[in-house]
Amino acid sequence: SIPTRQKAALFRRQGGPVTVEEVPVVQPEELKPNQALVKVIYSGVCHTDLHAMLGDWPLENKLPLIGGHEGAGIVVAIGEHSDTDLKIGDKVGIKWIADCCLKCEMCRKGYEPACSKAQCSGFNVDGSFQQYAVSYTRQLSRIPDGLPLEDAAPILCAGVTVYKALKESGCQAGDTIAIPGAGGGLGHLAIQYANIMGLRVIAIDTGDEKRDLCSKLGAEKWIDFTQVDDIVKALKDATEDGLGPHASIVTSSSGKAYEQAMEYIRPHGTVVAVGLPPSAKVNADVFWTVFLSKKLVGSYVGNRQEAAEALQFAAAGKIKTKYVIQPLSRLPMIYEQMHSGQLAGRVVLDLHA
Ligand code: 8ID
Ligand code: ZN
Repeated sequence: SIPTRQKAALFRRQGGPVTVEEVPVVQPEELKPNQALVKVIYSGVCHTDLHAMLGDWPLENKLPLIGGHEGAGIVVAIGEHSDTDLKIGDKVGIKWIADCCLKCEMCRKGYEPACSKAQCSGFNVDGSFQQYAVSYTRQLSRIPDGLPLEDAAPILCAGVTVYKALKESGCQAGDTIAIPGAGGGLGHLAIQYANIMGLRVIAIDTGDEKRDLCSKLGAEKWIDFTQVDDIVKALKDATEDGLGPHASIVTSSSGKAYEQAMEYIRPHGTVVAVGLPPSAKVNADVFWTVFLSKKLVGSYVGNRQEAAEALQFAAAGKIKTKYVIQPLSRLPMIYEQMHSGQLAGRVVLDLHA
């Protein structure tokens, strides 16, 4: 049975506070066509949720807002006249992209996140920091059998994002990739997907816990960005021929990691911009960008197919998120730890603890 009240974490204005409150549950008869009610069991906490709460970006979110976009749960109701093969009881994931038109050029080309009508979970529509979330049948991801919901949750944003970003890097087996932010939620998954793709990893982050995590996950080299003065030299020295990595997947939530990325990648290399720090700039010297044929590409989550692929690797046991499970009530404290860079890996919330 579906309750009428539930717990949710929300904020009413940018900057917070974030509070856990009792709010109504949208009832099955209130669902519109192509909406589903999902009983959220677990939700990852992404740095994007913190950026949204702080108002870091040049975009407006809904207010009050229930954040969260790495939700893993069970379909408990489907709106009448929905065009879907989802059934009640199916295990599904709520991603950042909650819905999009599927009709425009962007959608038809598989660039669903670039759809001008895209709705984002925990931004334009309430997200997964609630026990029962309304989402959209067209963008819900099926969670493969055998993948526990708590393991699926972080794949729905962090996993799919870095998996897609690695494809965008253009790297091939044998190439070397730098990952600034390697000890964070996205970064530590990027190390694992990179390994599957046959890439060699230089992890960049700070602190013993993140260093140990990165090396355990198979990063060949470690650079503590707080301990080196010349990051360009450190990255070049980390490759045998001194030319630098073939690509850098910048998953850092601070702008500093972008400053020299175009400089340290090797000729014909690619910087993939993933992290979304407020008002950050990439420095690209035009002369050297041309002379050394370097590329800068942005990469923004992934489409439905990429989400399915990213989940399959996790279901096959090849990707394992390092997480701690916390109750929803801890979210304000988790944001504080995230803000000060203390979290290695991910935090996953248990919505029914
Ligand atoms: O689709 C996208 N492009 C997308 C999807 C999901 C998340 C983008 N993001 C963005 C988030 O909004 C955020 O800006 O990616 C960024 C990272 O998200 P996250 O992995 O959830 O954040 P985290 O767990 O806090 O990890 C960030 C790491 O960056 C390190 C920190 O130590 C932390 O481990 N870091 C920082 I802050 N400065 C650094 C630097 N200068 C750095 N690492 C290397 N060099
Ligand atoms: Zn995210």
